[in-house]
Amino acid sequence: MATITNQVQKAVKLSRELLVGAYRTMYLSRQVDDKEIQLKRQNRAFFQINGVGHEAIGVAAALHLKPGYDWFYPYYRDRAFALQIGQTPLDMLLQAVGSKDDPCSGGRQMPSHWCSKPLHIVVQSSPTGTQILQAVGAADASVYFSVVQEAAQLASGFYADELVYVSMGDGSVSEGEFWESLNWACLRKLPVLYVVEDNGYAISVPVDAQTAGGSISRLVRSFPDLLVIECDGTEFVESYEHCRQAVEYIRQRRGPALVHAHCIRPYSHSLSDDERAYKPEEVRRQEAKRDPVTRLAKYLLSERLITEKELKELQTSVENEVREAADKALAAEPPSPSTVMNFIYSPSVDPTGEHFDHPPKFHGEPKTMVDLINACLRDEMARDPRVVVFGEDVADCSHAEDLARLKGKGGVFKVTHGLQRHFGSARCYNAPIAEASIVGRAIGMATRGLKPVVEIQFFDYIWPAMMQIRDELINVRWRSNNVFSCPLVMRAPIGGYLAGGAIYHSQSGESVFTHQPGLRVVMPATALDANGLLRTAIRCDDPVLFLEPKHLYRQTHNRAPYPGPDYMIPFGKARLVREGTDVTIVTYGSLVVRSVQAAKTLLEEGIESEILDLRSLQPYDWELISASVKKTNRVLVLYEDNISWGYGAEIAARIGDELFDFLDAPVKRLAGRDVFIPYHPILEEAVLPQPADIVRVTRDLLKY
Ligand SMILES: Cc1ncc(C[n+]2csc(CCOP(=O)(O)OP(=O)(O)O)c2C)c(N)n1
Repeated sequence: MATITNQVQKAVKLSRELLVGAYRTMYLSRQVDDKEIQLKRQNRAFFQINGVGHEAIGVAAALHLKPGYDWFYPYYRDRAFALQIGQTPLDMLLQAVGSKDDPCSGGRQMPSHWCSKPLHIVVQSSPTGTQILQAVGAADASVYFSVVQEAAQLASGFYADELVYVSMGDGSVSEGEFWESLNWACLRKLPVLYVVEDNGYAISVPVDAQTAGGSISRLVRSFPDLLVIECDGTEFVESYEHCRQAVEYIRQRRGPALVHAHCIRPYSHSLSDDERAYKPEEVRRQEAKRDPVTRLAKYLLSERLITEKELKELQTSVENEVREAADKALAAEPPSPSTVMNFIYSPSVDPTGEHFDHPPKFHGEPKTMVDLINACLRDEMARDPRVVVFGEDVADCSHAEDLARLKGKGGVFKVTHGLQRHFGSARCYNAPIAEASIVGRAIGMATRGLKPVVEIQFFDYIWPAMMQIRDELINVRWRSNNVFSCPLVMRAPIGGYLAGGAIYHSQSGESVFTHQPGLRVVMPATALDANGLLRTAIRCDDPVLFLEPKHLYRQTHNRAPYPGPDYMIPFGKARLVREGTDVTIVTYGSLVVRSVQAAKTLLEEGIESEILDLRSLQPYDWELISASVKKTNRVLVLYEDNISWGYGAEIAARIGDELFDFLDAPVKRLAGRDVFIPYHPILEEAVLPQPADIVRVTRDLLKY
């Protein structure tokens, strides 16, 4: 590495101003780390993770990038990068002390989780590697804006040669999401600059025990159109030159680039770690010789670009700047406990409000749920150029040139049929089979102002995306204190009663998602509700999981005429399916129609049941549940998912808690049994609630 370095240094002539400026940022970064460590030791900060040893590659990369123009996803070691892009020591120290004035999160996130809207540093998180798919999504947005130009004007703006920077450690590249991201970035030749900052360790695990062959750049060289560059990331001039080449390649739209930069990590992983426990002394000594800050100082002195005196003055001025910033941060106010629930959802757009209550104007013959979901997607894509649809098999035909002679696929359930043909391949396209990347990329696109409406082909396969949903999608707004948001819609066919769907095409599991703050969850039971709720989902400002009971897709009993392009149903409003006085049945999804069937039998016995179809599961209509239970004094909570810890368990618990005085019988639950959905219809029937079960349980409830 040393020989390459000397050659590069000789070949590249950088101005004194640039080199001294770079040194200043690198030294500043080191000083902020040292200050934070001091604050942590004094218990005035609560966590510390450092960027020591990564300063040269960080500043070198940043110097080729444009704040507020390019987009940045820097990981926690990128302190020097963030400083060079424009974050200040005060920003950083306010985050370290957790002040309400921390511009990144108002005291909600640990330090070194960079974020600045004006600079285009998208709010970062802690899971290793999740940012990579989002960065690729932000680059997808670039491509989208270059084709659908009217969307660019409505969204975050767009520059023809912009790029997206994403950095990560040598351990994070073991995450599947890294590989998914590379596949997509290369498939589409996206403008992404990957910088892998390889400090040789992921906490205690050395790179040779982490990555096959010990070198990530060796492994990725076969990705088409990916420029791969390896460099000594502790050597500023070399890093600068290599990043220049990578950035130039990307701005010319030749493909993505990956810079594999060898760094050091002499301060241990974080203040909770002591690397002497696993890193031999001689390795530590070798690393110390490659300290990037010392190396650049030596270079400046040896090339007579700075004198000893000037260097000392520069260092003193940096130390003063950091001291002053620390004083200000320590004097700043902590956050108020009263603010902790702010910004879980959009503060400006309320999808439960009147604005989302828009009556239907019916046209034509009754249509199925599939037809009316498709109609809503068409309307919304026509209305707003920012709406983009992607997922597995959702396009009519990946090879658009063949469309003229083919019918087109448009989704395994045909819900998206014709969208690509009508709106073009930029606005409706197929994604690789990689659910994390479907959601992760959608997040990146949504933070730039697009409105992705993605399809998860079956709810049963949403789980690879769970990290993106649980640790990213739902908390982007909250963790950035409302600086960033990523409203989008995930559509997923859900549930059983298919006869033959079995374990992997019939799952329920909505309670896993209603448990997540920040996410709206809806599940229509009729074609009309599907149309009105999907429109609300697309126009609302929060992430929405839109669950479509696939058993209901093509039924005749739930059809409706097309309700027009403005029909909307607010979230949190249940549908009163049937009025009754003897018992309330609270249900949703495929059990609505089964309740109606049961109600007919019960009526023959003189039992009047009242049926509520919740249709919006989070938020849900407590008002209507409460009014109904107060009237009937008996309640059955009915759901398809496994009975234990299911969605209805929460409803039943709340009724028991808040409406106990109105009850003439214990709250009853009827739901799927705690097992998987089997293949044979006889077995499936034994697992899922049937109309006869509803009749039996309701009778018992009335007898109590
Ligand atoms: C998904 C996930 N798993 C585990 C962790 C805990 N963790 C935090 S940092 C880290 C090591 C990351 O190593 P590397 O990517 O090499 O970056 P470095 O810290 O060395 O710069 C781990 C395992 C995490 N944050 N996220």
